[in-house]
Amino acid sequence: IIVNFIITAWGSSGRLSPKDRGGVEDGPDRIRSAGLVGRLQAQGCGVKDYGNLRFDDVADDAPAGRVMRPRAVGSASRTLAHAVFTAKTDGHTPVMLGGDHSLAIGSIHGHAAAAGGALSVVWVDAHADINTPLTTPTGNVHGQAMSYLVRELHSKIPALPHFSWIKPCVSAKDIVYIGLRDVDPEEHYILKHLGIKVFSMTEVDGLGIARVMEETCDYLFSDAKKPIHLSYDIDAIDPLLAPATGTPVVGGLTYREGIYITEQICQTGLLSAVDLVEVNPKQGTTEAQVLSTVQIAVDVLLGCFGRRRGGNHPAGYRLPEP
Ligand code: 4U7
Ligand code: MN
Ligand code: MN
Ligand code: MN
Repeated sequence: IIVNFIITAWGSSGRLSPKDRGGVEDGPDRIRSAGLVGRLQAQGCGVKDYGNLRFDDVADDAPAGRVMRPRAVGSASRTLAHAVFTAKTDGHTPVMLGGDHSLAIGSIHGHAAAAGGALSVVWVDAHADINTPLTTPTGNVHGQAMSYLVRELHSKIPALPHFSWIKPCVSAKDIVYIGLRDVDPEEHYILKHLGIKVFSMTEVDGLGIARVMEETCDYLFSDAKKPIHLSYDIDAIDPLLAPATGTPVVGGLTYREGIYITEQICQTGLLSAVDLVEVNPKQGTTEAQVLSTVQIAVDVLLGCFGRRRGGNHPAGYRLPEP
């Protein structure tokens, strides 16, 4: 398989939204230490690691209503949006390593701006992350990321400090969720009310992952073929396999299901940007738990960029002559 993408990898250094316990800012460096860049290069990808983006601390960042640390998240997201816009404009397929899932605000915003036209978003997660600032039960922006991006929710989003630059850029019909199993009632209302396509764990169980991916692609391609933004929360994978994450939920995707999703998305040829978020080394109770989580994250990304479990070989390979 020829993989001629250039990948732009960086980590969102620093927590973008408050969690009870820190640590998620260390995810990107652990994923790098596991050899992500070398392994991508080994499978034929050109990789440029942009390093961790640095964000300024915001001194007086009182909650805005329920929303915690709005100024820090708003301005960090803007920095990230610019970086993603630049990487896309330079013709790369950016990989955003998190960090928490609030980074999807900047990531999808920058991607959409560079794409010009519409994007498809495939959101793989135990959670829907579509609480509005007024429905959020926790105030954590990583549980609200989608609400700022969906056009149909625009009128439900109050003004927040440092968020005014954010313009909704995704239509409800261009979103597919996979792996949901912890959806707040208000979020469930939004998903139903907007008719968003959801393959929860119930559908994964009922249809099998092969049908889910077939239906995902049919659904997304029924319209014009649009670039795909894959936003992959590691907590979509079962916490028995990927425990080092902040909000684990029992009953998740198996390793095989999690990887199959990436193989199928890669095969569309439309993958245009990837977020891999919520790897939190401090949430592992043993080093083995952290390593297992990190290794799955690496395999998810390798799958996104052409790794096939049936094997790969470089284009133009010739057997040695005796
Ligand atoms: B993640 C939650 F209330 N829904 O809004 C919320 F259960 O990025 C969880 O998917 C959000 O890990 C989880 O805070 C955010 C909660
Ligand atoms: Mn998430
Ligand atoms: Mn999640
Ligand atoms: Mn989480």
